[in-house]
Amino acid sequence: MLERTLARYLTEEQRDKGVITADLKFLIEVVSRACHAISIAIGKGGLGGVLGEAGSDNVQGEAQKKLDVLSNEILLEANEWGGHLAAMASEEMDLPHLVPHRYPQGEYLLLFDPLDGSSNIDVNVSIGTIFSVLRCPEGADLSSPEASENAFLQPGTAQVAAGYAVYGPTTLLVLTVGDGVVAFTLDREQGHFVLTQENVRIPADTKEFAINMANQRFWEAPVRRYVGEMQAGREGPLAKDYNMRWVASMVADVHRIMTRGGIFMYPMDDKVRDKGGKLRLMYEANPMAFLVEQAGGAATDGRRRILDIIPDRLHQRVPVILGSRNEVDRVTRYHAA
Ligand code: AHM
Ligand code: MG
Repeated sequence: MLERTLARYLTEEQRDKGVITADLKFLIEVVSRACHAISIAIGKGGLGGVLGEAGSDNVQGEAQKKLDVLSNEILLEANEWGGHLAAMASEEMDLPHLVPHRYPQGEYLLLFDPLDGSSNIDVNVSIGTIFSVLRCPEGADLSSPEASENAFLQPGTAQVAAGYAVYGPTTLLVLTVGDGVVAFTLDREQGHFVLTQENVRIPADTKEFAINMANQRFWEAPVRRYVGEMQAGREGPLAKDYNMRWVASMVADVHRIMTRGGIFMYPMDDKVRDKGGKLRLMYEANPMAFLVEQAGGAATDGRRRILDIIPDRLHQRVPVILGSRNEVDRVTRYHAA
């Protein structure tokens, strides 16, 4: 049987179903090629000189790794010439990157966390790339990078596509164009992504949670209550034993949930309160929330649906609770109590 490659899946979504435009199809193919290139660089590891610190800080004041910088460059270069984009924004860049005038301008905006899970790069644990696609509003001011920021400030419900690549034992691309979630595996010999899971679904119930337990004393009461109840296990109010997993790469933790269910939390805590949370709304929370909802799960900040949040700045941070619907609903109810 003929393999269903990413190119073929996208062609079907465009030509047969009319879900995406030709430009969006091209955009996603370009992003997938960039992820392939990042995967090759990661695969070389110490042999390619890609490990370690870059010696610079990003806009969030975090030390950049060489791979943060390299992945960002790969995504920018791959995407700027094709004519499908108006601008790009990245977790690693202070301001948006406008498409240079020598290239045609397109109707989409691309946002990404080029290398998620930076703390895991040097220890050979799964890391990833997260991306989100928005339409550029008509008449948007793209006269300067500063002015263009407004065009990006759209709620997650406005996303037309989102996905992540996870660079683990295999490289996967997990994608939604608003028509469910599909997963592709990189065929390293052939050099393309092949559909390996159609209709990814997150079970409504789970016995597995992911949270950085070292922050327990900084959490708010509703999360303390919920995690306490899970830890109480079969004898507690939830009447079942839970297991805990924390990779500390959001991509890997969310991918586990996509595969077998679970709940992921990076809630508000006293350490990150002045920043609004730990994870970034536009590069991490929104694309993951879109994917999770498309797979039948739920995503909130404890109080609101993530996708309904109207951003007021590009690098905004939010608390994130996502995964199996019944568990997310429970902890969200605790916040309201
Ligand atoms: P990054 O984008 O700089 O890698 O930061 C985000 C990461 C997430 O992938 C992960 O969920 C979280 O930070 C891990 O945080 P902690 O170090 O508290 O475990
Ligand atoms: Mg990240």
